Amino acid sequence: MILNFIDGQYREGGGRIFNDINPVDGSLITHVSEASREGVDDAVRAARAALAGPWGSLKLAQRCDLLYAVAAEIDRRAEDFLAAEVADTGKPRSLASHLDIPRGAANFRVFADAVRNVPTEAFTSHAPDGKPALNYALRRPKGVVAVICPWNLPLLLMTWKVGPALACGNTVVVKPSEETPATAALMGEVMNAVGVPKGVYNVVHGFGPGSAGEFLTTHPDIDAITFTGETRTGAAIMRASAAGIKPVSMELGGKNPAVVFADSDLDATIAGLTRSVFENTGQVCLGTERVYVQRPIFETVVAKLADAASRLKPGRPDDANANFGPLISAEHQQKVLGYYALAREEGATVVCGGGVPQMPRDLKQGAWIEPTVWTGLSHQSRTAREEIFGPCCAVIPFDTEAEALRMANDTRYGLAASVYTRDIDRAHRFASALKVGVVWVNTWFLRDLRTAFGGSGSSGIGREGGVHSLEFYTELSNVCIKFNGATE
Ligand code: NAD
Ligand code: 6OD
Repeated sequence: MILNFIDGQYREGGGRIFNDINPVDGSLITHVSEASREGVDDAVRAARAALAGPWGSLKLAQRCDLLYAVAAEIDRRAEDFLAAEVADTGKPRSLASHLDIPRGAANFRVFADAVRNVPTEAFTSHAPDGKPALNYALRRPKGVVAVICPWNLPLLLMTWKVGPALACGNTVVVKPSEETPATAALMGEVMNAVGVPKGVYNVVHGFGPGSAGEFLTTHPDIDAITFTGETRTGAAIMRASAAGIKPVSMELGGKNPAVVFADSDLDATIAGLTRSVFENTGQVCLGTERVYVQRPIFETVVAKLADAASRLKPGRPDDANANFGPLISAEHQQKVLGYYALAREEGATVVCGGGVPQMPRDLKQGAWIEPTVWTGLSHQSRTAREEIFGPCCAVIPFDTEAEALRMANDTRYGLAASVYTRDIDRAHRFASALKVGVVWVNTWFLRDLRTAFGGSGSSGIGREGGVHSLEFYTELSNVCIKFNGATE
């Protein structure tokens, strides 16, 4: 059974026992112990105590050394993390081994470096009597941070928040998704192995409303909430946080466009689109679900993208011939299939996919889905406007740059966009006019972790990454010291 990790110990959470299901074949991986309100209380209390205890008195360099040790221990136990992540998500081992697990370790190193290198601002000013005063900024940890995570990149997205939160001296209570509790739980062993003091890293398992998610985000002794997940959940958490005036960081959904100009390098474009539409079975917040293609190459791009989709091979994570996993759950499969039906009702031509693939008998209970490409959909259709979070896209033609820009920006979301062109002037012009937090030109997902990450509109509030994470995970105080002895 997967247990909660509270105050350095694995223990039952006092709530129900729920199932952790393998999306590949619907089998039971293990049971999970849900944290009750009291269980969450215990975790928050442990996190509060650790702040005042050994964690709070560590020097910055010692804290950073510990975070480097955490990263090294994740590397050392990469096979265990890989097995846990792949069982929970069903994603190909090759994907998890080159993306999820190494990024889990990198998130501790990058933010240890970032916090070591952040400069302190200082200004001199003058008092009315002409004496000088030195103003300088002090950074303190926010305190106890609630970290609420989704299921699509469980370790990567959890450490993306825990790394900087700990680097800044906070303690955390993590609530992983009920679909993917395993790697957050395993991190408790890592923390203990390298000597992170007890109570610094805590994990409570469970669901959202009426469960650990709600108990944590409404807890009066939480100092800040950092959330990644659906926009609607983000709104619920913001409502919950309003009562306590808690700072929130919100990394939410998207309906990200890719814009392909006729002058683009076609092979590189298809390679980029194939990843951004289908990687992780389309379950990436930054993934592309709207593809606008300039008319002269429209048919070619559609044919090549459909061809690439048809080459994706669903199968077990450790099947060396397979490169395409299932969706996270039967419930999510039903949601995505609902959009596949809606697309047809809205007049889509299904160029490829559109249903559930034929799978061998032992995989029939898995949450499998076909990678799908549509044409013929209006830019105004619900299929082209609502986040599906599946391996599918609507391909829509355009004639002019202005028309492409108008459609790309015509959304309530504002997370990411990709542009494919060989024209560097156009790349700059288009990138600066896109209303999104992350723009890629001729690539996708590539990112220096020191850069700002986040979205606008319904895609979120705030930015994390590099110094932007340090802004969220610290409180700034200005100290003004007057030098009374000085004359000018
Ligand atoms: P979700 O919102 O359903 O759940 C996310 C987490 O919130 C889970 O741990 C869940 O248990 C918890 N939760 C749910 N209701 C809650 C409540 N009322 N109070 C407290 N906690 C609650 O999201 P998901 O289905 O796990 O993930 C997919 C969504 O996440 C997609 O919309 C995707 O775009 C988004 N996402 C965004 C980013 C980003 O960086 N912007 C990254 C990954 C995923
Ligand atoms: O790369 C990252 O750090 C990041 N936050 C990616 C988010 C992916 C969303 O599914």
